[in-house]
Amino acid sequence: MMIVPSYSSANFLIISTHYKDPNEEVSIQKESREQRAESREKKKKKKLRRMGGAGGVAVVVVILILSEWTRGGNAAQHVVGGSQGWDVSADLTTWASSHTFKVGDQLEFKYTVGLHSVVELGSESEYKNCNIGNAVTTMNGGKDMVKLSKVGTRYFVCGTPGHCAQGMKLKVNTLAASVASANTTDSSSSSSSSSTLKSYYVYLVLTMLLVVSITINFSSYSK
Ligand SMILES: [Cu+2]
Repeated sequence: MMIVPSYSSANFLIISTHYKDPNEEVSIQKESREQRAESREKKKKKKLRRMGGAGGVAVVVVILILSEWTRGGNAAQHVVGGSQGWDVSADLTTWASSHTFKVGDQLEFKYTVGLHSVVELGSESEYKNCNIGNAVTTMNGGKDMVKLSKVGTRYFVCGTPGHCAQGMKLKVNTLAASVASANTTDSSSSSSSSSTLKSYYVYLVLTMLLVVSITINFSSYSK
């Protein structure tokens, strides 16, 4: 699209009005129409430039969200007991030994409400003896979430009489997040295996956004 530079058309208008030739009337009208078209074009440019700026802001916001997402992607959610869930039938010792627990991970205790409960104990001896008299916490929601917020060992047993003695107990050893991420033996925690895929998507999205924002900026300046 051809655009007459603003200063020349403004000069033309001044000159035309100075002469006040009736023959020039038509050309003045024509010129002012051109001017109007021009100012519309300017507004459009301004708008596009603003859109380019907004695009830049959007890119920054998305980068922040995605970096948060990938950082969170290292944390896993472990459904205690796997498909069996938090149950007497589950082999919780085997389940625990086949999982790597790290700071930031979550345990999910899934069970039938009323049938079981989750009792956290404060010591190894209480855990060994199924002594729930001095419990740290008791949960009975049927879908209880426990966040492993620091390094160390935590003990969970079922509060239903007899269940702990039957093996319904779980000892979780939480490792530091950096140590655990080097440990790739945890195959069943969903997020650790998909973190590579996640970062691939992040780069894909970022590249797309970059191209879009560059295109918007470029088109706004080239017009
Ligand atoms: Cu139980």
